[in-house]
Amino acid sequence: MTSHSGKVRDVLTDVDHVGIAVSDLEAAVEHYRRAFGVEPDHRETVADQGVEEVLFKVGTSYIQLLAATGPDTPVGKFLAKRGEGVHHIGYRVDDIREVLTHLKELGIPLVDQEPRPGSRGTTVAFAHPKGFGGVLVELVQEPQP
Ligand code: CMX
Ligand code: CO
Repeated sequence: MTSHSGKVRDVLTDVDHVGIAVSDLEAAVEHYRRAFGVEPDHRETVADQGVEEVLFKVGTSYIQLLAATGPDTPVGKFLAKRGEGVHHIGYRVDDIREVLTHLKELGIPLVDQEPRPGSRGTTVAFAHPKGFGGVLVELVQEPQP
């Protein structure tokens, strides 16, 4: 992905969040509160992703604690298979459609062919972990002001 100047452009503008799968959301929130003195910044159930999430702000990024709304959801299956732990990395981008097109051109396997709504009014899309060495990657575009 190059600009007119021929230089590689900044595609990823920030780490938006680190997603962490937990089996007991309230216990995890309490643990982060006690350990780091952080208070939840946002809480939301994203029904189509099958998750309830709590965000703690860290600088310009977030810690995203994720609990499954049921066993047959991405996080529910992950917890059953692997247990609690880091689930995905969310990278912030300016133009999610442009980045998705770029990844498609490179033949990188995607979960989402098209962007979809995420939490906080964001637009998100996932690339498959098999395309990034076992790391589930989420692209996140901030809500337009
Ligand atoms: N990180 C790394 N690898 C993962 C993974 C994850 N989070 N989730 C599953 N995998 C691996 C499994 O270990 C498995 O590997 P092997 O084939 O080596 O055993 C493989 O992917 C397939 O696992 P599966 O249990 O059969 O799961 P599915 O193929 O049904 O789904 C995935 C995998 C990535 C397509 C699915 O989890 C998905 O669509 N994720 C994107 C959506 C999501 O995670 N939403 C919740 C977060 C919401 C948010 O951040 O807002
Ligand atoms: Co996420």
